[in-house]
Amino acid sequence: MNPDNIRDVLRFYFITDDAAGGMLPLAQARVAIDAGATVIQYRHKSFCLDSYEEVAAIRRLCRERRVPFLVNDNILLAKAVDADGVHVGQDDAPPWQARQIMGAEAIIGVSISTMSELEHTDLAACDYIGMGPVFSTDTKTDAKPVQGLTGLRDIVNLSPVPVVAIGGIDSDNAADCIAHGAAGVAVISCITRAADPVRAAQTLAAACGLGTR
Ligand code: TZP
Ligand code: MG
Repeated sequence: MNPDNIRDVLRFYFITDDAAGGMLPLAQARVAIDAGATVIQYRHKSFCLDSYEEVAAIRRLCRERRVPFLVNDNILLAKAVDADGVHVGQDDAPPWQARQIMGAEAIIGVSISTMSELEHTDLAACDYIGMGPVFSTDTKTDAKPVQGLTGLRDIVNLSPVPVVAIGGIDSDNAADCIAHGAAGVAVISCITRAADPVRAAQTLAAACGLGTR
């Protein structure tokens, strides 16, 4: 995908939460899209085929609403539901393999936390970097140490591809991430675990400089 388009796609990046308690991932995705989310990622850390229909339904919703749909970690699941792309972590399959399986048009992202990871990751197959955690988060139990806004800026300055900030981001700090060079913000709990998810999603969209759909 060309760099201008990918920056727009990354602006309000919503990731589904399989452990939110209240709202299920399909409803979460609908709330995020209604508020103006520019991309949806399906993330399920203990995915099994019982959840296949859930992923397929989110995929259909994204297609109807013309919002790109990505799958976290699981390249074969992404391929099975004809996702628009996949996001891989440092411990997942390498980006080149995601590219090989998903094809030239797919959106491929990779997680980067530190300068060392940036130096040691082959970004040739990547459209973007997910950088974090920028702030502290309870959502990812094995998250790397918090990198802060300066860590974010350092990665942005050296990255050959656009960067989406992740980790502890909400409507109070999203604009700071964008001011530090992020193309956008990736969020989970500020929407999925909010007392009022609809309002939280709308407030985040406004903080990202977006209107509601
Ligand atoms: N990768 C780095 S931090 C994080 C992931 C998946 C969790 C982000 O969740 P939240 O709730 O937006 O902090
Ligand atoms: Mg991963």
